[in-house]
Amino acid sequence: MQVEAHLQKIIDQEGKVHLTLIDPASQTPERAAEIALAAVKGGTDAIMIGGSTGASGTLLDETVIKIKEKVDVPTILFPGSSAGLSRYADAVFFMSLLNSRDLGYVITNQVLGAPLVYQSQIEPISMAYLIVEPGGTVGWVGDAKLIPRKKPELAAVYALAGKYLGMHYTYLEAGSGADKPINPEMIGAVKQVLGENKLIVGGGIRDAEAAKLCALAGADMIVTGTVLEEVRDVTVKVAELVSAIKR
Ligand code: 1GP
Repeated sequence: MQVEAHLQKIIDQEGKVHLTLIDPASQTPERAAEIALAAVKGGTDAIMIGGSTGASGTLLDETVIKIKEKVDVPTILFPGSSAGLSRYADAVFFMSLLNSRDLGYVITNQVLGAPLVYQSQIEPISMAYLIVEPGGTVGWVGDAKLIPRKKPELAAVYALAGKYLGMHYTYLEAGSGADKPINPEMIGAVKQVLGENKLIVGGGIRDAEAAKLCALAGADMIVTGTVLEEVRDVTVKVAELVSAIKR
């Protein structure tokens, strides 16, 4: 429970958590480690590593290793399938895409990946993963029955089911590079049913204002990925996001 307990402690002390998502397929392992270091300097709390396509094998392992050489915040896998596991990471979001039509993303990949998690030191953090419109690449790859943006009650009942199934975290995902983040109404409706269970929100969060809206609506953790691949100064951008969400 080291990483999960660590994140809980940050929430207790600072109110919110900022997570930086790095897709190993988007740059070299060396560059990934530079981005991670810059993000840590800006105040990010942990590095998520994963992606829907190509984030596996040697490239994934090397990316995790290089990042771990540079930073001492937790590294958390965000796997698109059982191929997205690496024994070098600290933890894994052990997630089920609850609104997928494909059983593979609901349970089969988890079954295939469980032995590696069991044999290694990776800490599993159980998570309900819910994809909301527009959903982007992950929505297509995961064959998600996308939750309509204007139906917060649908997201809430999925989250409730995940909580009753014993999942500690819920992740509301708009899709990487989404034109806008999950709206505050949906975040609020989901957080209300989750209570103390943790809510992660990601997809399309690009600036302090958007991050703050998500945090105020009830997100415990904010994820940013795409914008950090685009900006020149990752440290400045992360600092902007972090100061908008923390107390
Ligand atoms: C994607 O929610 C994450 O899985 C992050 O989204 O790339 O839009 O920041 P962005």
